[in-house]
Amino acid sequence: MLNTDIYAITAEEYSLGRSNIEVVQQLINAGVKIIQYREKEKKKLYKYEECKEIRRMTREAGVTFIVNDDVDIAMAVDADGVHIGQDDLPIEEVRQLIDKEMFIGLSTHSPEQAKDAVRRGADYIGVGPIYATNTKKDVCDPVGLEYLEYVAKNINLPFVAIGGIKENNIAEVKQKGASCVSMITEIVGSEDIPKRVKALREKLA
Ligand code: TZP
Ligand code: MG
Repeated sequence: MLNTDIYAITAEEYSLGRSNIEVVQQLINAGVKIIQYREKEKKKLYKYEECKEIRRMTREAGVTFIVNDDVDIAMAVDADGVHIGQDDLPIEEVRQLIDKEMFIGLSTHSPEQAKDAVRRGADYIGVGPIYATNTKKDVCDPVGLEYLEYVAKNINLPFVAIGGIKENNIAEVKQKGASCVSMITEIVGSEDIPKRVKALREKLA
């Protein structure tokens, strides 16, 4: 799991007028291997319809598909995983609800939360926000590279760094121990997504 360099997340409001479906097609064309569907304001039925289509596209392309927040949608469309936050249903309950093969990612913001994620059986953790970001509305203050380094050294779980990561700071994130990096605006907000992904990969290499 997370055995790839770039983990892309959707956000239609930052996608320069393109639909999530168009953006996902671009991500697939760019060779991105993990895509998370994340939409905070849309109605459930609309999210379900989008996820159903994205599941079809990602399956055909051999891309891992993760749904943010909505365990029911993840189940309904047969996603590969679900990503939850500290204020969502407890991970133990989510584990009971989902298929055996489905995995759970949990957002964490401190060493305590990371250790708790290990104890409670998360399959991977999100580590961030590394830098300041305006993309997530209810986000805590940046936890910086220090927390990332802590996780890289002490936590025996796959993890993905997130929050304010851009072409100009991604090398630093990698250098602090992240092999998988998640971005929203830096990717979906790019005019030429394959070109941006290529540039990010060059910085990571
Ligand atoms: N979780 C922590 S920061 C964040 C999420 C979903 C938003 C990241 O967005 P961006 O645009 O890559 O800063
Ligand atoms: Mg959430």
